Amino acid sequence: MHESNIFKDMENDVNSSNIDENTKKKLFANILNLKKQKINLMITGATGCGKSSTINAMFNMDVAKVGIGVDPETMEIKKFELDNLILWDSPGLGDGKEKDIQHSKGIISKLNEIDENGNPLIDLVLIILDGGSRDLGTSYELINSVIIPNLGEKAKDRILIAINQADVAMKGRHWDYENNKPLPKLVKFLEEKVQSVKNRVKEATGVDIEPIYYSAGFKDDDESQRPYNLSKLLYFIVKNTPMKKRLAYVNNTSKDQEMWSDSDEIKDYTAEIQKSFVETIVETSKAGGEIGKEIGDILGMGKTGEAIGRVAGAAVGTVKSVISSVGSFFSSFW
Ligand SMILES: Nc1nc2c(ncn2[C@@H]2O[C@H](COP(=O)(O)OP(=O)(O)OP(=O)(O)O)[C@@H](O)[C@H]2O)c(=O)[nH]1
Ligand SMILES: [Mg+2]
Repeated sequence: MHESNIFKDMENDVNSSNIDENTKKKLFANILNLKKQKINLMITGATGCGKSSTINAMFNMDVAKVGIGVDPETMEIKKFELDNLILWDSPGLGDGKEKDIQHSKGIISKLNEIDENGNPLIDLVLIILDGGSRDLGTSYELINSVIIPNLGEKAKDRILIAINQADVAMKGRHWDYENNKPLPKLVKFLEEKVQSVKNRVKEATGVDIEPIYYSAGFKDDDESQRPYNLSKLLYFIVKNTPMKKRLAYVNNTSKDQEMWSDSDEIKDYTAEIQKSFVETIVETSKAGGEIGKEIGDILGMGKTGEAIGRVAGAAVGTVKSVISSVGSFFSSFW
């Protein structure tokens, strides 16, 4: 159905390699297992915080199938299905008492849903805060009283807090519009915001969370959307997704390079994201078989490596070098 599909690429690469039939069989079984994995990502936050903008910037939305819940409690939760990646876009709090109760119930019921393997349906909850808002009271209420108490023991691993609209957090001041990044005063302001959110959550729930800040950007008539730290956000999302599920992001993240190019550069987030996909492939390929370093040549240098090399905005022309670094990364495991 889609132009590129990481699982098809893996199958083709294995098929056209000259490894023995027995090893091929094992690899096919492992690929089949990966193909079955689904990610369920919940995205929530107050009205206007930037949920839709974030989803549009990050994911390949033109292939999404859109649905809504059927029971009254989850009716306002929008469901976007992108193959194995399922996004749940849920309103947060702050829309009035009646609505808040309804939204809380909807979120709580989603968080308590169990999948066919008996695990919680929702793998990860991304809570978006509006960095420009002075009153985050309803957001704390959402995080501390609705979400964390319904995530069970491992809440810390299934929650991400991201402060959006970094560009207008100080009403547009101290933002370097030309280079699309915060100037030192704004960096300080945003770092303080991160710290205060962290403290508020810790005090109320005892849970340690490392919030990040970013900007989903906005669409102007004459300018395209230009996010900041979107690659960092995806990096945190991928890192917090169970390993064997991660490949579902490969087919479904935006192929638009502009979305990924600007970040704080504390890490090469694009490279880190790609490495974590490679990790998944290496780990699952090893399962049940004595598969040597040739897996690097087979997948790393094949269509699979190319597909991974395109994720999170690797520049056209550098794809080849990404492939070979992915290849040597594969090989370095043996
Ligand atoms: N300057 C700036 N504007 C943003 C950013 N993110 C979102 N916006 C703007 O904020 C407004 C609301 O964004 P949405 O993405 O619709 O927010 P939402 O959370 O989906 O809102 P609801 O679906 O109504 O709850 C829009 O006008 C966006 O263009 C950002 O990072 N920077
Ligand atoms: Mg929206």
